[in-house]
Amino acid sequence: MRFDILTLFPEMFSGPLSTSIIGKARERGLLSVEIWNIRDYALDKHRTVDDTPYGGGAGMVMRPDVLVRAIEAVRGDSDAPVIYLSPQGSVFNQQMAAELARLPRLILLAGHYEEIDERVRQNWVDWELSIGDYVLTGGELPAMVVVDAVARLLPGVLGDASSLQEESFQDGLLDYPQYTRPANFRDLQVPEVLLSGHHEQIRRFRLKESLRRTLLRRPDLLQHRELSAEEREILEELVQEYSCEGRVNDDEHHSDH
Ligand code: 9D3
Repeated sequence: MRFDILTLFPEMFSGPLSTSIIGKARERGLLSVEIWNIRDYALDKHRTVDDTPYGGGAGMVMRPDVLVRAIEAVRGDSDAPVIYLSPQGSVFNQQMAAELARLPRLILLAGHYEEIDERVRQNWVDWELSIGDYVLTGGELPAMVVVDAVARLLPGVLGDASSLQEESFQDGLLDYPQYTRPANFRDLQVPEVLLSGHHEQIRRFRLKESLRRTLLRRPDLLQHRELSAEEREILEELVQEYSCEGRVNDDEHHSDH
């Protein structure tokens, strides 16, 4: 898969995409990342990339002529979609990452603390993506987030298949807690079941702890996910654990509040 990133700050991309898993995958030719400086497509003496907004107001707007020259030069005669990273975009998620990973090529456009001319958005941008509800200084980190999330799904990028397999097994739930040696650390014990070698009990323990964390920290995830019969049974156990046992008795029942 090929990623092209258009940016005003190419130097921001050198570290994260050249290190660790993504860096290795690039060395192995499993994906390629090309960084393009938008300023190289500005033709005036000062290589201006933005201008003041029509109608007035604070801030600057990225010029359509420069942006479209850059997009068209990079896209060539390919039909690769252009993704604009923007606070107004749809919030990026794992399902979108999986869909993007099926494509042969993506062009990512990152702005820097400013918007692009609306005509570029409407006529040259295919999808607009945000990475969440907080304000950053630009679309560069979001572009790297998208590349990272998509690239790790490409065949061969993660060392062996097991991490991805484990993930699909528990997908839509938060991870279960992990422990390593020693079994007793400053009098803090590893849960007995994990030392037992009973694979079936371990599997059920982990599923329960995944469901517990999801219920307590991200109940929203449970609403959008189908549950198996076993998962529903475990969730029922958890709800029991967290609700006060049974009904309140008459003593605790005060009718005046
Ligand atoms: C919402 C603030 N805008 C008010 C006029 C200006 C503005 C601030 C920061 C416009 C762009 C930016 C830079 N942010 C991004 O380009 C961005 C982003 C983000 O800030 N949060 C989450 N996802 C993204 S994707 C691109």
